[in-house]
Order: sequence, then C-alpha cells, then structure tokens
Amino acid sequence: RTIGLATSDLVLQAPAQIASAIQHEASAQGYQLVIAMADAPGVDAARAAVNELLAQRVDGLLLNLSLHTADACELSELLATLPALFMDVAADAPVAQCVCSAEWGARLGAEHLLALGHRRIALLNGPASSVAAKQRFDVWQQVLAEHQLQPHSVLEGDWSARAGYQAMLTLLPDNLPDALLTANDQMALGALRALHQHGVRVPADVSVVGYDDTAESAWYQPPLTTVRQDLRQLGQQSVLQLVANIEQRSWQAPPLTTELVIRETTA
Ligand code: IPT
Repeated sequence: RTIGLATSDLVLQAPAQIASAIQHEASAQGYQLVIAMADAPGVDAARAAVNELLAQRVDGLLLNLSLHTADACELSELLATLPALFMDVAADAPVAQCVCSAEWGARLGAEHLLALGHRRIALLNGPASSVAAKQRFDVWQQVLAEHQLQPHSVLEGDWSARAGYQAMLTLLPDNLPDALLTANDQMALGALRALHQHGVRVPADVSVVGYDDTAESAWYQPPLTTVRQDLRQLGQQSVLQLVANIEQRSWQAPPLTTELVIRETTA
C-alpha cells in the first residue's frame, strides 16, 4: 500500500524535514511513500504533482503545498473519494486538513519582542503565494495593532536564506528596527548574515525571531530564538490521520503543538 506526498520544494528545510517525518511514519505503518515535488507555487504545479501521484495509484494523499481555498477545493474534487489531507490551507477551507495553526505561534513571537520592550519591529513576510505566510503576517499585524503599533517596515522573501539576506540589506546600514520578526528560520539565517556583515550586533542592536525551529536553528550564530512548529509531530500525525482514513478507522487527532523557543537572538 502506498501513500503519495505532493510537496513544495524540498530544497526548503521545513518541507524536507516534514517529508522525512512522513517517510519514517509511513514505513512504521507499513506503507510505501512516493513523493512528487511541485516545481512552482500555485495550483497548476500542484495539480501536476497530484496527477503524477494518481498515476501511481496511491491509496491516499498528503498535500504539503500552499493552496488558496478555491484551489484546494478544485484539487479536492479532482481527488474525488481518495483519502487526502491538506497541510497548508486556511483553517476555514472546507477540506480535510492537518495544519499547525499560526494563530498561536505568530502571536508568541510578536508578544515576546513586545515584552522585551521593542516597539520598532520590522516584519519579514514569506511569499505572497503562501497561505501560511499570510496567516503569520496577519497575526503579527494584529498583535502590533493591539499595542497601537505599526510595523517599522514590511519586507518579503521567498523563504530562502538568500531572500532574508537581501531583504535585510534594504534596511542597512541606517534604517534598522529594534527587532525583526521573520516568517521562517531560513530567512532569519540570511538576515543574521547581513547584520553580521554590517557589524550590527544581535541581539544587542537588533533582536531576531524566526519561525519553524528546523533541526539547524539551534546551530545558527547566535542560536536562533524561534517559534517551534513540531515538524516531526506534524509529519507523524498527518500519516496517522491519513492511514486511519484509508483503513476506515476513526482517529482522534491530538492538537499540534507550537511553542516559543528562546535562544540567543533576542534580548
Ligand atoms: C512552511 C514553513 O514554515 C516555511 O518555512 C516554508 O518552508 C514553507 O512551509 C514552504 O511551503 S511549513 C508548512 C507546513 C506551512
């Protein structure tokens, strides 16, 4: 029996680590895993990846692809009765899903910076195509608004370290915020590099908060303060939930945990 995983680009650390967890749990459950990687954001590449997996006669499908609600519904129709779980869709999308809510996670990061007394906070958003990025960004803005604050600046990147580096350069050398909220750890990594190159001290001059807590994040310099999504647990639970659907058993999904991990990039 086979599970298909349609995933966003595995050059990115979070989807790669989720895929790893899915592979481990699929094996433990006695399933083979086949992977199709979407080569671009958006529904066309997603549909191509899904069709590739359907051609391999999978028994169920996990979709770790960012899909706007209308697109998720379109794919869900294409799948008809095949058990499937969407992993990066809006909470109110009417499709079966297994997602880490940004509601709690993005709030934790923003409130941590506010509690440290920072007021001039820059936002480094993920790509416009991403549902998860939009959720995190909306929550940040909401938390700032609750404190009568506007963002110091709003930057955007494609999730890569390079994008984080380039975005940070636009604020250097002399338009620096007190703190930076980044939509993922890889962009935080690039931002740290840009700050270091300009002799800006982290966290003494600028605090940085990531999002994900990938396996590498504790090894950044300085070790990254970040919002931990339990990527292993996410992968594991998606498989357990999907397998229960395939085998027509009921399964009570425990809530996915998201927590703030305070390391050395915030003060
Ligand atoms: C999301 C990651 O948080 C982000 O860093 C990026 O890798 C993105 O995936 C790629 O799509 S996690 C996802 C399950 C919302």
